[in-house]
Amino acid sequence: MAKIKTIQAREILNSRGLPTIEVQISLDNGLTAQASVPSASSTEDYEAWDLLDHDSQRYGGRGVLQAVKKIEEIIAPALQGQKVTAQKNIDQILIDLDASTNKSNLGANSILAVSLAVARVAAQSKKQELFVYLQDTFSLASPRIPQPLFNMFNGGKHSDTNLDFQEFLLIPKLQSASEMVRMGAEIFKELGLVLHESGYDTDTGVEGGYAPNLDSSLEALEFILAAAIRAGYQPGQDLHLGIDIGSSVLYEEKEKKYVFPLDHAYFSSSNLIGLYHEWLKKYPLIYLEDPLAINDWAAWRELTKELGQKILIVGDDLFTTNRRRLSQGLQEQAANAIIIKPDQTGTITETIACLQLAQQHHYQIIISQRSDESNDDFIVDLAVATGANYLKAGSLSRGERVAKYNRLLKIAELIK
Ligand code: 2PG
Ligand code: MG
Repeated sequence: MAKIKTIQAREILNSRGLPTIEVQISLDNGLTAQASVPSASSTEDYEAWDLLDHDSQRYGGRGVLQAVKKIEEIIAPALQGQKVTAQKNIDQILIDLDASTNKSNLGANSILAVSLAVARVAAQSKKQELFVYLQDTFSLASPRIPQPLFNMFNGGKHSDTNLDFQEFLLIPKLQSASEMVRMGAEIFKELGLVLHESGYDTDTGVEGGYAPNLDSSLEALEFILAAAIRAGYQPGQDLHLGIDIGSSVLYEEKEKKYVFPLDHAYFSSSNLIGLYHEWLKKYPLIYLEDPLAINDWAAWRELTKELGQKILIVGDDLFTTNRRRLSQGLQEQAANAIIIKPDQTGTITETIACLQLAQQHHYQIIISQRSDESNDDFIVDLAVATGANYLKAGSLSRGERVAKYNRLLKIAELIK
């Protein structure tokens, strides 16, 4: 049985040119593998913490040399000699070494980079594809190709535009991975042409979606529909739409109102739910992510009751891949779908535990990228292995996003 021999860590750059961690693990049988981790421009209270240097002389305080040191000086000695295929055991050692509730001692960035690299090199040593290895290790059901959620427009904190909502998504109907990816890419390209002809900017945001200044939020949906039709697809049949409202940053806690500056409008929770009803009448929308603020539980319950049979009501900031938050959500009957991001919790074992709790309660599962990504495509194997319904990996532009869709294409060939 292969054992861990060395663990090295280094500071590399993520998709926004900010530091992140790459870990390289070697086994006593000579095999080596690497993994790197994402981070986010918008982090929420209940997420596990990334360990940053806070040394203003380097990268504006965002260096990760401390985290690299923790990996090499604390984690590596503890894992040396461990059986590499004992993933759950190794994750537990990492959790115990950190010994905090939010990974604030060693950092979720250090811990996750190690957890991912362990799984990847273990899969290699068993001569298995990563998704097959994850299935075996966590006794998961049959693999499934998730539907991609393609980012068409980036707004909110993800771009320099007047769009208030964070992501406008295109959701192809379930078919082969290559057909879904082709549809996304063709419509994305067409959208660029439509915007250009209409005199709008075609620069992109951090997840690769277009980021022009528009006249209203709904104009973004109109543009996507126009591009889809021009590319030869039928909205409502071949594809649907989704929005990550990212509403927590639009909520004014004190006055209990949601402010949408672009639309010159503000809403109480119940008026906002009314607005969502109106949107559903007009657009082929099947997905609303973080439509309400993270502590507006009564409104979440109401929205889920009213629209939960028709569309996906998705908790991202609401749950932050945190089992305690999810349990509260279950009690409150809030949402019917959850975003799962491994870096929000820190180990693969905890990620899968949160996801399985959601699956047991029939929540739909979306495995997601972060805004600040690395080129690592681990989340795709995770999505396939866990039978996730959706994969949110950004736009059809930017290498770190496209890498995930390319991995999906490859896996689809393997499980034919
Ligand atoms: C989101 C994510 C990823 P961030 O809100 O869904 O798309 O963004 O990584 O900034 O939390
Ligand atoms: Mg989100």
